[in-house]
Amino acid sequence: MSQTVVTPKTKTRGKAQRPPLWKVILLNDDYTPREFVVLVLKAVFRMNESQAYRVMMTAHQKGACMIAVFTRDVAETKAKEATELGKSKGYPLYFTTEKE
Ligand code: TYC
Repeated sequence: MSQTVVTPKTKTRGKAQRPPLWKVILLNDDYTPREFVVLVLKAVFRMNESQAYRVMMTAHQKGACMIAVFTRDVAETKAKEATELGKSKGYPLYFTTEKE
């Protein structure tokens, strides 16, 4: 009796299917008020008060703090939006992105 081996048409794909992630990083500066940084983190990155305060203080003390990872588009949009909020108040607040 002959047998036909049927190979599945679709292969299960793992890691290669997942989009690369980008980090959003908050940079310290000497002029933006601490409360304003907290406000922006809450508004743009949906953080609560204590999360936002901790991230702000880490950037303040270490020079920078990683906020979160997103797909490239979302990371760039959020970084731009947050940077613009500072700019609209005349602050040099800056958020950057970096491939993970
Ligand atoms: N260093 C600022 C100050 O002392 C506060 C600050 C914290 C600004 C974090 C930016 O990413 C920042 N007013």
